[in-house]
Amino acid sequence: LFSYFPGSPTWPRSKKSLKYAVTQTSLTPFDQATLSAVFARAFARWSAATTLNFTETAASAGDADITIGFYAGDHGDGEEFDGPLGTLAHAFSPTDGRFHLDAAEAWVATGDVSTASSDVAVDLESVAVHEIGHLLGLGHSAEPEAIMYPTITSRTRKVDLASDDVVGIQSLY
Ligand code: TQI
Ligand code: CA
Ligand code: ZN
Ligand code: ZN
Repeated sequence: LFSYFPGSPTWPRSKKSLKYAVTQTSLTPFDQATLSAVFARAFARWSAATTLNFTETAASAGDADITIGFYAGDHGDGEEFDGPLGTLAHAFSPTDGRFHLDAAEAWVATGDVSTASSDVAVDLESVAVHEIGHLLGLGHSAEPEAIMYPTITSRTRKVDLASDDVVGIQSLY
């Protein structure tokens, strides 16, 4: 079963369109186009299940609801990153909008994570789909099939919402 954050915070239900920006990329090997494509696919999985829609905006525009960036170690929000594996990423509850990824992970942006040369490779889209669930207000699920289940194995790809995720998000928005 899905869960929400304490108090069930959400984005305003009148606001159907959320803007996101990739604001910190200096610590990743990926170019902006690769990152844009991965995050667009991850957001599309949630917009397909809800009446919400997501559009990318330029970091320089300063109008993003959701900001995405790669950080290493202690990066000033009290939740430090820890090198390969362990904590992969974190996102804050609505309406904070911050989504941080550990720059030390062996991120795979192409989807073929099972054939990655690193045995600590992590699929970027899978983690993004999970963290977007948190950004929208979902906590963890007790359902192992759910995107919001709090475990992922390295070198696996898990990007499809389970019915548990869909019921959870549809009851919020
Ligand atoms: N990051 C944790 C997570 O996103 C951070 C976290 C712990 C958290 N408790 C939370 C975030 C409560 C919001 C609310 O769950 S993680 C997975 C999963 C992580 C874990 O790096 O451990 C995924 C990131 F679920 F697979 F284990 C992405 Cl997909
Ligand atoms: Ca880590
Ligand atoms: Zn952070
Ligand atoms: Zn989580």
